[in-house]
Amino acid sequence: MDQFSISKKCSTLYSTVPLIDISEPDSKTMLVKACEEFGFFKVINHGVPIEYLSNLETKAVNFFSLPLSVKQKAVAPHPFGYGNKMIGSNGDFGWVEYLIPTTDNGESGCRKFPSIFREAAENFSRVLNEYVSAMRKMACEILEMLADGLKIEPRNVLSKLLMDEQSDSMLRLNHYPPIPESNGKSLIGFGEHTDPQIISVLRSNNTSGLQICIKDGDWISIVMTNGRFKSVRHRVMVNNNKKSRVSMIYFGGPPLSEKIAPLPSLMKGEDSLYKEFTWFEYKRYASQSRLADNRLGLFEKI
Ligand code: GA4
Repeated sequence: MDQFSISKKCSTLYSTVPLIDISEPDSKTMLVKACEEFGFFKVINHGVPIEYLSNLETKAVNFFSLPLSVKQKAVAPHPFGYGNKMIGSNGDFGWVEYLIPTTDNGESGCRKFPSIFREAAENFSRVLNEYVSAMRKMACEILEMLADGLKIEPRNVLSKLLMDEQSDSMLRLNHYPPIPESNGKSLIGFGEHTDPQIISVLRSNNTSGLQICIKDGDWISIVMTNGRFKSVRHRVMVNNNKKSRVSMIYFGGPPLSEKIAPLPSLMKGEDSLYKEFTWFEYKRYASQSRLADNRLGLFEKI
């Protein structure tokens, strides 16, 4: 498939996406239903202070408005850093630029910024860490509600993987500039794919573009629920919107050494659909794949 062509199977994100008030006591049932049916939901009343979101968004907008040569010098693209149009290293391209800063233990890839930029970078680093801590906390609360809804014990069985010091979580800041003279045509900003981590928390600046693919038959399962929860196939399209789309995604992942296998309490006597593997083995395989590939294929039992 041509990297900019559009798969007709995907539909635009309409208001059908579940909206869940996570301050409501019965929201755990809705969360489970949303994960089983969509693999995607919107949360409200999450308690994350709005300034954490707007502070990071402002930093991201400021960073992306710097001249290309400064951004390129800021941080090398691999494994973390600034990237432009090229996604991964296996030939995926999109109308996007992104920054994947290192945030673990307060360290930030932004430290490598040129000295003229260092003060701003330190400030950036503080805002990043504040944001990531808030996202991790919210993601853990949601994972604990899901464990309750699935009647899994202990309720921190998933959240503890994000809280682990060795957790392989990351933040990605994406910028989709409007396409100049697109003549009404759309381009692929970020090609269709499924996220491989345990949970992804996405915040965007209220700009269209994100599409999810529903009931397609070609979905990739999150292994740990033995196929019960799906990782939603999604992509971003860009047109000549007046406004740039900026999105900030926290990917909550387990430690690299973690063995990935369905939770026994969810198997109800079934066999696992997958061979056992570690998150490191999965990521090594994923890094050699294209965005749209089925990255679980290698690990499926035939
Ligand atoms: C998709 C989800 C996340 O954006 C990501 C991506 C990663 C990358 O940008 O390096 C990958 C992609 C994502 C899966 C397949 C490989 C790796 C690009 C790519 C072609 C950060 C992730 O974890 O997996």
